[in-house]
Amino acid sequence: MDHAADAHRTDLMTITRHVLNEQSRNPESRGDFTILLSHIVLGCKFVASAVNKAGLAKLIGLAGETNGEEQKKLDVLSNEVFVKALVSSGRTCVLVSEEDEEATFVDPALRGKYCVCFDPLDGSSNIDCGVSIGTIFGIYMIKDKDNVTLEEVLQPGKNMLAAGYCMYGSSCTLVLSTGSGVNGFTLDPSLGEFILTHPDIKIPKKGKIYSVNEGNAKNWDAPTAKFVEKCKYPKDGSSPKSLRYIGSMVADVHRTLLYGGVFLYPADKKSPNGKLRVLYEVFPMSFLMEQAGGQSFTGKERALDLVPTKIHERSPIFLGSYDDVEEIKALYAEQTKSGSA
Ligand code: AFP
Repeated sequence: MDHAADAHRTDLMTITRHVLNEQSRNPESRGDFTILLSHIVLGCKFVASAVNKAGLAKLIGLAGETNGEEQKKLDVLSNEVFVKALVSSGRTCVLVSEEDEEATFVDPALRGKYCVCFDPLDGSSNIDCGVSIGTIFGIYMIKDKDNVTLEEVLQPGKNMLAAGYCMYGSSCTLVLSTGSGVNGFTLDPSLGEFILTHPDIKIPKKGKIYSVNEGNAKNWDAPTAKFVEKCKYPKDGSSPKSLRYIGSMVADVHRTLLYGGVFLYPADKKSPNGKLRVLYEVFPMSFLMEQAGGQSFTGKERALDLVPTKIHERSPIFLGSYDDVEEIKALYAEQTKSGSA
């Protein structure tokens, strides 16, 4: 192998190059989306760097942060990073963040046509033990940026233009869909660039893994309980599925996307709407799943058909390999039929 040549791989597909290529296919594009995305990428790099330092900072303190001042919590810091990055892009008019109770309407002088819904640091209860965490985002277009209302933010997920997540783990991986497939990019820390490492991700049609918090089993509804029972004790001669559950949606969904299987956060008696939030967890992940050839279902309907009524609304969710989600849909259909019979 020619190592000298390998050290100068300036022909690598960076995320910027990839998005510019996509933009050049649309002659009407003015580059606004590319600019917005470059600001999101910058936010991800900032958070990746803060997450990497977090363990050390907590144990020994870092230079400049030792004057008795309490360290800012990482999720609060990540929110500030993304709000600033998005507003300064000049391409957003309204932002919905998991960290902020109210939507942020951008100053009219800085407004652009996009709405971004995001969870700046999902899975933050995993920070202190070094488990993977991530940022999730979904992007919509707003018709009239100067007269945008909260109602316009409450669109069904199928109207999304793009969605993605960035996982801060053993490596930093950004997975993105702009509506024509799903691509994964890994941060090369020596270059500070995300490089295309997982082109055109397709989820296996059927998987061997199920992923759920089984501690909630006593409160599940019948279709969820039946599905998990089938995973463990299949009656069709197939092997039982393996259980994998990290408790950090980005990491659980990332594994599901690459290896196949199903991730579920169902409704239960204590939480009839499940736990996960529609605008910045359920919708972006459902968009990515569908773009990768999988499915996403709420227990009642296709997840992307849901029309939220509140910005922090929750919904049950079952997403992953096409055939596995099909089985879950059949169990819910059976229940509806027997209930109405
Ligand atoms: P935290 O941000 O509080 O850690 O919650 C993470 C999360 O929203 C999502 O990333 C996980 O899939 C889910 O909650 C895990 O919830 P349980 O702890 O109830 O299993």
